[in-house]
Amino acid sequence: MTLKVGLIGCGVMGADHAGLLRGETPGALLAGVYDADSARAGALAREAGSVRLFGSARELIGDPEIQAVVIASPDSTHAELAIACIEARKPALCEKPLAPTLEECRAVMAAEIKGGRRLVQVGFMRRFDPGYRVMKRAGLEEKAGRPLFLHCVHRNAVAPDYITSDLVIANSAVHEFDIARFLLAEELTAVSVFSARASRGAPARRPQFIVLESASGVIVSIEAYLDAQYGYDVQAELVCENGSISLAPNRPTGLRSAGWDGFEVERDWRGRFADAYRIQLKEWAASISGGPTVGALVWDGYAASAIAAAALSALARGARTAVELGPKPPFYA
Ligand code: ISE
Repeated sequence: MTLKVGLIGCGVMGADHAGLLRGETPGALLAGVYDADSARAGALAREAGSVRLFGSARELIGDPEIQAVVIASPDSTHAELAIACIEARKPALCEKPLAPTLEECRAVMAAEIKGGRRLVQVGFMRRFDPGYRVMKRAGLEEKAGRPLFLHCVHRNAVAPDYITSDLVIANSAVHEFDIARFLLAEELTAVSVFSARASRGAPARRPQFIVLESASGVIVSIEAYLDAQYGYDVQAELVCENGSISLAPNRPTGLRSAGWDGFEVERDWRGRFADAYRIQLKEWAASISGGPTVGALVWDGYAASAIAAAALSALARGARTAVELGPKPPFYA
């Protein structure tokens, strides 16, 4: 049976998901689209062929033909739409963050618990990246020993103007908050933030250096720099008692030319994490058709947003700040 997926939001990420659903996601197909910008949605539906164009997100979610939903609309709409999917008892893959406020994240959690089924997966796609997956396995192997440090670098050359110093944390470093919890398989309990001076090309936005402490005493460092003009560059090294494991750069080919010997660097995350996005959709679709559950749960989405909130408070106060998650509901155990 082919899973009929409806897509809400046809912007940068929505278009990317649409492309994957049209041929690269076995067992699933793009059946309908909605975007607040009807011209944009119309263009995507026309390009995709036999894809229905819906007049509202609610109409798409409620349509009997649509079996599952990808939410790729603006962050401020995520919670409301995720709850609508839960109420319609339809599985949803919701782009990160789960919601910009903790209140909204808690509302999604409450709705899911009330409904009694885990229906929402949060689109933290790095969990599906082959490199991070190997890191997770290797870090857990006896021979590597217990993790001590996780060093992360997140550089991005294509940050739009609306990305403020705060959004460097809440929109970008939030990926590291999630992947650190995934790799270490434990909670992060405290956060400190240090701002570097702004690069002269983007004077309104400061690069952030974030230090997190895990429940068992692992230290996580994150350099989040969104104006690295040379390209999109994500690095990670997990230092364990008996050795370290690093993410290999995702570069299929080398280039020698004009006195240089080097590698091409991806322009943005869609190229760097292309495999992760593809595998994410494939495994999400398979999980709906009876496969094992995969990816970040609503609890993980809430935890990442809670770490971001604590980091923003640490930044504002200039002080180390505790991450207060509260008890994990048994529903997410
Ligand atoms: C986006 O989701 C990413 O994956 C990028 O790594 C990040 O830099 C960007 O700010 C996010 O919107």
